[in-house]
This record gives sequence, C-alpha cells and structure tokens, in this order.
Amino acid sequence: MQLGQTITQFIIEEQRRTGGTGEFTALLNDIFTACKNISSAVNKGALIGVLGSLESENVQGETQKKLDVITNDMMIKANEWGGHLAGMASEEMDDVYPIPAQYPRGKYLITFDPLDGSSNIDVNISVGTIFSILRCPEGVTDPQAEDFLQPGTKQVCAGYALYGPSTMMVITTGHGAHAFTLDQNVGEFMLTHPNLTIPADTREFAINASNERFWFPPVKRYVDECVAGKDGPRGANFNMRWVASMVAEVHRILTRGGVFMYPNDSRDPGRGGKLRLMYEANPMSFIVEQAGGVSSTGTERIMEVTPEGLHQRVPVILGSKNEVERIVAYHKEG
Ligand code: P6P
Repeated sequence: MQLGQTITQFIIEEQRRTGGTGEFTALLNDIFTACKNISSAVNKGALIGVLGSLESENVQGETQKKLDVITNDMMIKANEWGGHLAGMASEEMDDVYPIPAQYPRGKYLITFDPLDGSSNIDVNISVGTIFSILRCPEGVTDPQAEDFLQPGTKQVCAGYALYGPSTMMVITTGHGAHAFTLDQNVGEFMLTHPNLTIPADTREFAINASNERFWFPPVKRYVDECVAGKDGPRGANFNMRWVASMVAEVHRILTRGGVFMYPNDSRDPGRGGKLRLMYEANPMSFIVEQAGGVSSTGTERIMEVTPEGLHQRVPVILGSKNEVERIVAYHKEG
C-alpha cells in the first residue's frame, strides 16, 4: 500500500495477498469504470440534459430522476458482460437483473444504489453510488431474489463513489477502509486516504430534524441532550449536519467522526425507517465497521440483520463508536 498508487494496483496487491484468481479484481475494475462514467455524466449535468425528473416512480414509490435511470443503466452495461456476476439488484429495479444469455456468468452478486441522494442532483449537491458484493450461493446459476438475501456479514466487498468537489472511491474488502481520489486528467482513482479511522468520540450528529415529532424516545433523548449543549447532561456543545445524501454524510463521518441517524419513527413503525438494507445500510455498515465505527438499527448490529426482501428498509444509526453505543444503550433503557 503506497500513497498515490492507482486503485488497480491496490486491488491487485490485495489479490496477491489473498491468493485471488483475478476474477474479483476484474469485477471491481468494471465497477470503477461505471463510476467514472457516472462521475462524468453527473459533472456535465445540465450541459447534456440529464437533470430533472421523469414521470416514472421506482419500486420505492419515489419519483425517478433522469440520472437515476441513466446511472442504473451505466452500472448494468459496465458489469453485465464481464463474466464475473451471476446477477444484479438495484434500488431502481423491482426484481433481480439476470445476466443476459449472451454473456458468461460468474460467482458474484452485486446490489447497488446507482445514484444515492439523487433528490440533490438538480441543486448541485453531492451524490454517490453505493455497491455491495456477495458470493452467489454454490450451485446457483440463475439467482433469484432469495439468493441475494444474505446478512451483511457475508459481503466480500462494499464501496461507494462520492461525486463531490472531488470524485472519490471508498472501498473495503475486510482489510480496512481506504479512499481514492479520481485524477480526472489521468482517469484513474489514486490512493489518497489509506486506513480510514472514525474517531470514537464526536460532537457532531446528522439527522433530519424536521421529523422530530415522529421520533421514538431513545432518539429524542439523544438529540435533546446534544442540543442542550454544555449546560445540558452532555456538558458539551454539539454541531448538526444534514445533507440528505447518505454517501456525503458517511464520508464526512469517515473523515472527521460523527453520528448519522435515519431511525424508525411513528409515521410507519413497521416500515423500519427509510434506508434500504441491501444496498445502503449493509455496504455503509461494512465500511464504517472497517474504519472502527459502529452501525446499529438501535437494537441490533445492522450487518447481522437477516434480510427478508431485496428492498427491505432498516433503521440506521452509525458512526463514532462511543456515541452509537450511547444511543443503543438508550434504546435498551426504552
Ligand atoms: P430525507 C436519499 O434519498 C436518501 O436515501 C439518503 O441518501 C439520505 O440520507 C436520505 O434518503 C434523506 O432522506 O427524508 O431527509 O430526504
């Protein structure tokens, strides 16, 4: 591992260390290519007429942005032909995407959110692509939804691309979390932030405060104590952030610490919050844990949740270890 090395060199060194066949490396390279293409489209925005919304809704019932569909297609086109995947699943597709018959199939599955935070795209705020790689179950050549329903602990890789002032790629394969910055002139991600580490303590939290009237007591207690500042029970002042783009929030937390919360609330307790387990919560949890953080639903480790559906939602409380553990303790107290 060497500052300034390319992401391809980094993953090949990883392959040599783990005795890989090269199939995983090739899959990752196809994903990186897709994200570079998405970065280019997002960066051009209005110049190429990709902003704005469509008439359509996705399976979540959310109005689709043009770029939601365009970036989903980019992920499909970059990854369907390589022969490394047996199937794909996306926030933007109701069901599993089978690898077309003209292409060979491989031993991996991918779930992804092609453009997380896309409600921000028309106002030029950072968005991102989140992905998670699982092994296809032994002997399965035509994977169905249930073959994807593996707990987060089964992920072999998780990552996100952040399309911000810089385009960055953050990945983990279970040996730490590492960040790479896209050199637009060279067209390569270069290692700039090896071994990301989330400080165990923080004075910064992220939550959509407009939902306060719906929060359950443990979350309300935590936020009230933070807002009470140095004269309150925490004896310290806190800062709040809310970008409405999970990738941007998680990247900030990986960089300087913090807590991100999208909890379950009284609007629809059975729904389990807003964020999706398979292609938002699990990949981000893998990365956060590999950086020394904690990621919980409030009552259980997110990566140990047994999935029940491709688009299942879970409450998400992740970030600085000591703060997330405090919120989990408040959930235990009720
Ligand atoms: P709200 C984006 O739509 C997203 O899925 C996450 O990236 C983000 O953290 C959250 O939803 C924002 O939700 O309710 O504040 O718009």
